[in-house]
Amino acid sequence: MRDKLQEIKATALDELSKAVNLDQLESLRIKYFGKKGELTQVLRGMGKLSPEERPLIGQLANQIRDQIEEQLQVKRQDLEKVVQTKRLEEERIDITLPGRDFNLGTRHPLYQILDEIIDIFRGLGFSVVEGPEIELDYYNFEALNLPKDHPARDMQDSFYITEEVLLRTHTSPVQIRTMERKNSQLPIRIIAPGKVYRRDDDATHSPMFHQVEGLLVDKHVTFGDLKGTLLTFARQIFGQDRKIRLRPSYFPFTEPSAEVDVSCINCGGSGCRVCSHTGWLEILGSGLVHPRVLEMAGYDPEEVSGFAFGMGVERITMLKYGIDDLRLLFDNDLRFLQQF
Ligand code: 2NM
Repeated sequence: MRDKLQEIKATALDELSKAVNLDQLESLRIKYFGKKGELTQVLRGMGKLSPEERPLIGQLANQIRDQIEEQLQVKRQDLEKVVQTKRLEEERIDITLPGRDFNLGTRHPLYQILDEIIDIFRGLGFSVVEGPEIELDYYNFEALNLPKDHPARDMQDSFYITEEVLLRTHTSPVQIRTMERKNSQLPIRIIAPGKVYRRDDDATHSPMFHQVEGLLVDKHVTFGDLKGTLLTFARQIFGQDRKIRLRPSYFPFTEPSAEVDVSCINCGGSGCRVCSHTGWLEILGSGLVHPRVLEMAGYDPEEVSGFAFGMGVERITMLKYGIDDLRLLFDNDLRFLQQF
């Protein structure tokens, strides 16, 4: 029995030293310590020994069991370490590295200004309305009294999808759609912000840009209402001491029409490089809605009147922030964007 124990010890330690993975180790544990394990069998056989031999063999058996068990533990730790190392190598994660830094973005300057414009008009009682960027020729041109021979209707100037469908060249179609829908429910007091598309691409023109157009329709709307609204807007966005100036102009959808200038935000009106020594900066176009436009949308121009205006968000943003190249707004260079 003594020899049998020594033999078990020798093979067990040898086999343990050769185990290369945890599965093999578990098999060995069962082989020796399982219910039918070799060591278990021997220990069970102790009953047959004489009372003199029993304590001695018992002591030896316990010793050997402890030694094998200890080796099993040591080996298990080794193999677990191997598994862990291999996993870390495969995952290529160094858990001691500090976490990766990331930058929280900021709102694009264009949309900061767009939000400001929207807030100002909401404060004046205007609601925000949106509409499709892919628009029917009818809403984009026809209903706006744009004559068939107007240059904007040329293939050269607009993005056509079919003869009747194009990318909207302004947000006015949203106003037309609203007038049609809200027929009889006056007043209409809306702004239409959004993307518009024109075949233009240079330092001062982008094929896609942003507009905010406004429309107010009611009984007895006058040019004075238009001027007061735009003065309030100009002062809120450019400063309370600004003045505005209306110059006669022409749009097919308004009559009369006016370009609106604001006193120079750089020099206050005395003349500088920003305003080309005129003291004024052009900020938007406007006018009283043309009777034919009201009529086509379902209103009686003898009963109601309206004013409308439109501005380019890129232009307002460039003026407000002193940006001299439109393309900076679209390059998305972080060195530029992080300044706002
Ligand atoms: C402008 C200038 C003047 C305008 C007109 C309309 C509508 F739908 F009522 F006819 N919407 N927007 C308008 C008027 C737009 O942009 C420079």
